[in-house]
Amino acid sequence: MQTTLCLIKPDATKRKLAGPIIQHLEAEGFSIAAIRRVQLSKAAARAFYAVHRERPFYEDLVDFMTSGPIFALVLQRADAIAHLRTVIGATDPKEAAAGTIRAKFAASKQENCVHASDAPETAAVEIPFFFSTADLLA
Ligand code: 3AN
Repeated sequence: MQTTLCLIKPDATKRKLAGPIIQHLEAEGFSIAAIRRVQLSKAAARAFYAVHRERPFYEDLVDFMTSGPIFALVLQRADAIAHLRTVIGATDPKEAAAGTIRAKFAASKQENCVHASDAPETAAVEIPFFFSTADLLA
């Protein structure tokens, strides 16, 4: 078993897509090990996406990610990190494989409904960004 972090982004919560997205994730064999509704501050969004701070879309991304509540989920299954990346599809929904979450629901490269950790080292930083040890032991 492996765990990974998934965020359901403000575009998806605004469009009431949290339910369909969670249903899709559960159908793919993921269990929800922890879940929180979070309103990110600008400082928190900048820190979470610090890896992108030199990219031209960084401030737009921070504005978008703070534009409404998100849901943070710790998801568990065998090969969770790689499998979740497959299930969400490419960053640009126009390039996302048919049947993926972004192909089904996302509007654009920025408003792409979900985030997923892209490697074990990333998950190891991103899970504790949102959840404490006690949340994960529950
Ligand atoms: P992914 O979420 O597929 O791992 P990243 O890590 O390259 O993609 O980008 C992080 C987030 O930044 C994306 N989910 C998206 O919201 C936003 N983003 C990425 N590339 C662009 C772009 N060219 N224009 C606008 N927003 C972007």
